[in-house]
Amino acid sequence: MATLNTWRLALDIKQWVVTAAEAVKLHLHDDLKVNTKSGRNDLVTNIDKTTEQYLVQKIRAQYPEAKIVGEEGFGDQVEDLTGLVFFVDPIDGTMNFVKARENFAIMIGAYLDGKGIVGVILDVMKDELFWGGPEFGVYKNNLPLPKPKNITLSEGLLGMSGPLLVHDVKHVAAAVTASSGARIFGSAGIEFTKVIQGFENGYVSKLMPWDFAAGKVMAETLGLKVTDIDGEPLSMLSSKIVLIGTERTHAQILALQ
Ligand code: 2AM
Ligand code: CA
Ligand code: CA
Ligand code: CA
Repeated sequence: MATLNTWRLALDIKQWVVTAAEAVKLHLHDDLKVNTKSGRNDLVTNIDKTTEQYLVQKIRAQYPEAKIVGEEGFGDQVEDLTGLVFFVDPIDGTMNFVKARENFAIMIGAYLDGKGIVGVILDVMKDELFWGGPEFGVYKNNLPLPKPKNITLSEGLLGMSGPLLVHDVKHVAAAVTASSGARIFGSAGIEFTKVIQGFENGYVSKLMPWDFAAGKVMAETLGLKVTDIDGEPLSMLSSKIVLIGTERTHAQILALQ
């Protein structure tokens, strides 16, 4: 592959995601076709599918050699991370989209030989576009985001997933008790945007690679720690309980395990 222009790549991804969001908004009050996947809380709609199809088609036209990992199955069967790989989550927070029409995001993460180079998360209803990577820093719309302060567990709000808290998986209840409080937004992408802005000191959830690919690039660029719940590096090809946090919060939560 010719040398990759990461600025161009970021610009492309931002444009696709913003255009995709405009289409979603045009259909905001339509009746949705909703289907269940693994269970009654795991939904997919016709909008998830058409959004992924649109994004996949844009990626294939502009980056024909790239591989695509897409949640709804319009990408490729990706077995290894060599070359350019796009992780696409067309609607993150589908339950929020279906029930509340807010707190959902469109996300794309781009990785080169396994290394995160661009992450983009668009909070669709707030028109907040988070984007960045190690080569250019992280931005909210056009404003650069500072590195979040390295606050401790007790000093901040801890993002959670409902099921982990209800079942106290990996002692997350103790982490919540030690924190300033739990927050459950129901969208991994939205939670990542809270942590990278310093509004939450951490986030714990069982996630798939498309749930964390974009957020991980931006979080690491800003000096946050992103690992699995045992402190091990994440695999970009499998599901894990993901722990993201400031360095101090991350270490404190690991110490509870
Ligand atoms: P999704 O909306 O793209 O499926 C809360 O449900 C968060 O966890 C969302 O970001 C959701 O992404 C993600 N998630 C990951 N696996 C899930 C599952 N099996 N069921 C519901 N949500 C899941
Ligand atoms: Ca889903
Ligand atoms: Ca998701
Ligand atoms: Ca999704």
